[in-house]
Amino acid sequence: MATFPDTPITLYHHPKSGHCHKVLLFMHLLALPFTTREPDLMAGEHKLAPFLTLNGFGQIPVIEDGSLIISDSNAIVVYLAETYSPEPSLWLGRNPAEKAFIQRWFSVAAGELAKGPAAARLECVFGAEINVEAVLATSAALLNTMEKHLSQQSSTYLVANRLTAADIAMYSYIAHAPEGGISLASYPHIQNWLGNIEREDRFIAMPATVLPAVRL
Ligand SMILES: N[C@@H](CCC(=O)N[C@@H](CS)C(=O)NCC(=O)O)C(=O)O
Repeated sequence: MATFPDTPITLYHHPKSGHCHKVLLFMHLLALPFTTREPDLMAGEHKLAPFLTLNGFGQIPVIEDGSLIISDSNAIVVYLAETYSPEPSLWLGRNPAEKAFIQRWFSVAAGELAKGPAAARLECVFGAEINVEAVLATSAALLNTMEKHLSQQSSTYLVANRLTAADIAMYSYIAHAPEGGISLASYPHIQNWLGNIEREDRFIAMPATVLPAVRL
């Protein structure tokens, strides 16, 4: 039987980071006690000691659970599900096929999602320099593939007829794609999938940013 942590988990995050929102959302869904800390990204705190002892890659999110430190949003979701969910396989897959499909979406989250809609938003929200043409092409390919996948699924979510870690991994940066100038208007199945997640008990949204002009 899963138990809650003795002391609240510490989440190092930024409120407008989709990678961090993924972890925050999952901790909410699991009703876990946690506190947050915000490294000063503008001052480069995440690229200096002592933060680098938490994550040598100098990135958020990171969690501290007692003496255990874990970075990378997908890795954190796996750890939290395995440690604190009464039924980890509901989140991480009930059979080899489900586990593989969920892993596939983790790869998409760290690949096409990060290089597409997340990068487009990084430019608009944080002023990062990006290769706009490549980022928009990656975003279009991802959204078209997701839309087709969801239209061919009999299930309400990406992998099964229940929310899994695959949906958690993909949600934040797809939901906030318009903040990178990427419209979701022509993707009805994606919009429906987002709505399903947002209607989950204990769902919590990432704070919105003013929308820029549509460019895709
Ligand atoms: N693969 C990592 C990526 C995390 C990531 O890119 N975090 C961003 C914030 S959204 C960051 O820390 N960027 C600072 C940097 O890379 O210098 C994950 O899934 O957690």
